[in-house]
Amino acid sequence: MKTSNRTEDFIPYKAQNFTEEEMIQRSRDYFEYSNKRRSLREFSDRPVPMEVIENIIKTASTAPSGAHKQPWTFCVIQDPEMKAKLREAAEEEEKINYSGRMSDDWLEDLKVFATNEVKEFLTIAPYLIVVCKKTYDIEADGGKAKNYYVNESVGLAAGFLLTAIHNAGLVALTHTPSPMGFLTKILDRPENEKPFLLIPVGYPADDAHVPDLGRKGLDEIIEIY
Ligand code: IYR
Repeated sequence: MKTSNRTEDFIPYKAQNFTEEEMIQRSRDYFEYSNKRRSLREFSDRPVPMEVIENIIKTASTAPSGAHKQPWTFCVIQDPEMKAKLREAAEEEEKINYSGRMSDDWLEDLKVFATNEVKEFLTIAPYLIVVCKKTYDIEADGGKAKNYYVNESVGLAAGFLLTAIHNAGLVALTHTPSPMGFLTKILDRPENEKPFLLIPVGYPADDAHVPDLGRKGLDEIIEIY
């Protein structure tokens, strides 16, 4: 009977081999740790070593992706002038969003976050990471190569990025300025890349506050068959 499709080129996988007790403890600890992560809008301008940013981006790039194409680019903006340009362009779009482009229901749903078109964090956070999705790859000869499940892949990488930021003791915001054409222009991204998320990263402001939100209970998010 055929049991495996592996070829001679495969390499052995080294299992982690925790006991069940260790697994239960580790999974509980990791949940409790993950449950401390919050999206922040109030950042400190305290510098963060670039090596930390490089490590969290390397972690993001360990995410699974369609056909292992890793269809992502992480643009790291630290230049104050570029941050100011991005903020100005983002605020211009958000002003239009808040004064008509977003529905009343949407604005109502956002009340708890007390957001508006002012995006101070774009100039205060030491780094802005613009996660870009590569809708296709451009090969050395200029030809186009297909990528697969690009949104799923880049969404996963962004999730890995956020957990790595939390693990480093830093905070982030998954910001989705809309529309994002200004990012393509200001960052001069190639035609095969589209901005996916804008993530400011840094320390929280000393007096940072977050909305008092709970999370759905297990019974609301799980169905066991
Ligand atoms: N992009 C806008 C609005 C916004 C939309 C959602 I959905 C949020 O969860 C938060 C904000 C802004 O950044 O203000």
